[in-house]
Amino acid sequence: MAVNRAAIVDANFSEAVSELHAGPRRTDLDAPVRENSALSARLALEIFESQLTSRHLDLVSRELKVQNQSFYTIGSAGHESNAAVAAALQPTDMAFLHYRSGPFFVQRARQVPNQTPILDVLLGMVAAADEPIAGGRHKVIGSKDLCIPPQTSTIASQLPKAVGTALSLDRTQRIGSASNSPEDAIVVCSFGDASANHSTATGAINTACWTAHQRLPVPLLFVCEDNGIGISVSTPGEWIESAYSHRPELQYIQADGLDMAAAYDAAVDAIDHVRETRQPAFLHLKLVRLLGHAGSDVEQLYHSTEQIEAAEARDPLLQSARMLIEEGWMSPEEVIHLYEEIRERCRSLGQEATRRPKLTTAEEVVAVQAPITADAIQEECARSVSPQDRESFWEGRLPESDRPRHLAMQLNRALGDLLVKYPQSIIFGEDVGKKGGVYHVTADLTRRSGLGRVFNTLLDEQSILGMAIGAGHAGLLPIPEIQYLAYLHNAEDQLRGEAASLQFFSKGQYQNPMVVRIASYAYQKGFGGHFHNDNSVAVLRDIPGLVIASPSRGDDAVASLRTCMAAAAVDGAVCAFLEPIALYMTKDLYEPGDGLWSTAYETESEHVAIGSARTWGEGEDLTIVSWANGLWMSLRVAKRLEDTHGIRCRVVDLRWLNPLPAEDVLREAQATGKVLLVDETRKTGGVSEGLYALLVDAGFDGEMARVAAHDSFIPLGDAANLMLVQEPDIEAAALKICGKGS
Ligand SMILES: Cc1ncc(C[n+]2csc(CCOP(=O)(O)OP(=O)(O)O)c2C)c(N)n1
Ligand SMILES: [Mg+2]
Repeated sequence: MAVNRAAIVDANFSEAVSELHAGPRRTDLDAPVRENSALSARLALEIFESQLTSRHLDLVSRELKVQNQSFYTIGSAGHESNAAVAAALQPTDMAFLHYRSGPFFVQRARQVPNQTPILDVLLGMVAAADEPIAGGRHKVIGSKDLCIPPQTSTIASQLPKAVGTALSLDRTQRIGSASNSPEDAIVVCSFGDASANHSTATGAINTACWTAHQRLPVPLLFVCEDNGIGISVSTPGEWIESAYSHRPELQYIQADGLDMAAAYDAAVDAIDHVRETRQPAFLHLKLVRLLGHAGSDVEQLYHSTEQIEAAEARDPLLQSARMLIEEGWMSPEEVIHLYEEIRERCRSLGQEATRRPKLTTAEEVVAVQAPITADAIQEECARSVSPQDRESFWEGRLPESDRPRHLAMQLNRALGDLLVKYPQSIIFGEDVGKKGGVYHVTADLTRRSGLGRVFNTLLDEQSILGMAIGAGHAGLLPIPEIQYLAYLHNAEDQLRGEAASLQFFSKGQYQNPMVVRIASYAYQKGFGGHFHNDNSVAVLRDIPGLVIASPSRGDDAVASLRTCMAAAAVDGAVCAFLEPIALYMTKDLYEPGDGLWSTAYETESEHVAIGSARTWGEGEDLTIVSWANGLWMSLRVAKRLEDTHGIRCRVVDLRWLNPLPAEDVLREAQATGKVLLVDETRKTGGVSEGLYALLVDAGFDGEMARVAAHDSFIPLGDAANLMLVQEPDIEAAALKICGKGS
């Protein structure tokens, strides 16, 4: 049986403190806690109490675990000096924190009235439904009042959004949008030494430096809490200083994180630098990890007893106690008394926490996931824009006065109008500025609205999505662009683990609205290969609460883009907007020159409710269900089926891939009793799987068939067509289901 190191660390503290000798008593609490420190004794005593509190929370979580009451035992023991970092910050400085930030949390709670941090942390450990931030959905460190968005378990995934928030703080002021932070606010993020190696971290830090290099404001403090290990893997000696002490534009400050006063002084220096220069700093705190990685971690498996004891001897709590006692601010008895008093407080609140109700129904769990308030969204869509503002944006040439145009052009105009309608909106991505994007969808928007609102980013999709999340935190309405669907995969956790989960893990108290535009799908003629013709959306469709729009035509695209923006503004929705590249410039439908795929620009376009489909035709023989490129092909096939075979179809354009338009699909399926699903994504994990399930679940008892792309990457040149759904495939499947084919 493993030795209970928590009990040993606990006993060591009292024993060691009782052996300390108090210096001459001092009472001037405004004096520095010791010579040459800016930390006052008053603040040091507060920080010490926060440190003790966090330690007891760690101990109580393990006691509760033994009673099967706690579900979380990752603690902060050894990292207690992060309380000193909190003390050096303002409580309005948004904090994206490492999971060992219990002391920071408790300390910050002192700076804000009416807080109950001990109970809140314990409620999180026991997964109580009335835990204030996540409501029992996860043990997170977070609080709306304390400006600490909840953090998920994925290490380093908070860094891109911390960078994004920092970049957005000053941008908000620059574009004249209302800010939700004080003018001199900064952002702080913390992470472990092993996490510092994650590409998410290195990418985010690089983005901060790249931005600062251009003398743009990046008021961000990185705090690396270096305990020398990640679970069981040691960080090579001096690695963090080697990697980060000489980065361009990054002020590096190191401190002994076991020494509260040293940590505080270094934090003050770093924070002053960030606040005054609006440039980033890297605070490197060297500390230890006590009590193993988590309660379940048996440290004896990879560390000798001597190593474990050596770390325990460096307990920062002891060092704080020693300083306060030797400097004459407390006696050993007072420290032990305080330690025991806090233990009792934590224990009794722990018992109270276990009596609180848990989440008991599935409805309760998902209630906060991603609300779609259809009426409010419709109303927001209908809210009109000042005609003068539009006149001036479009320089007198209003888009509606132009002839019908293709999808790319109408999207450009819709984006322009959204920039006018939402002064807090920003558009960014690789090449979206002067070039106007690879497909010119954002052409001329930088010139019309200014560099503050439509701008190029560096080439890093994680940073782009992190920027979007951060912009949302700062009160902006971001419209990031991912250049190709295949490249979303480089960054999908920022959507999946971060953006889409924020409302869930904060009971909707935090939102990161966004509309991510992605140039998508295959069928580009003469260009591409797999990565420019990626046709898989499985990775998006399984993200709970993510709204996915995927229009095919200019008119639907304009209307659904407006709906997405309204949903983002009203409900904080996270929306993916998948634009079919191959249809960007398509003007015709049935034959060259017919102009039937060009659409007029409507200023008051009909609102497209999220999850509502559009049906083309009223044929009674067959229902074809499709979207995007599949819609364009299906409409052409439907015409041939009627002209050549007398088969009359109705063709349903899904327009939304999440939520799927279940009611519309079922109604149209029942109208003919025969359904052909035309799915340009893959057979496995493709949209038609969801559609089949939807129809079967609803009890549809007609005939069903589908055509879908092969389970393959897309090859170059004409061979691509071998993998992708083609019109003859659709026609053959339609004839077969109608009893006319082979
Ligand atoms: C992306 C990711 N990979 C793996 C893990 C599993 N994991 C959790 S903590 C951890 C080690 C982190 O070490 P460090 O950053 O030094 O922080 P410390 O626990 O030492 O404070 C690992 C590998 C994770 N949470 N996220
Ligand atoms: Mg570590």
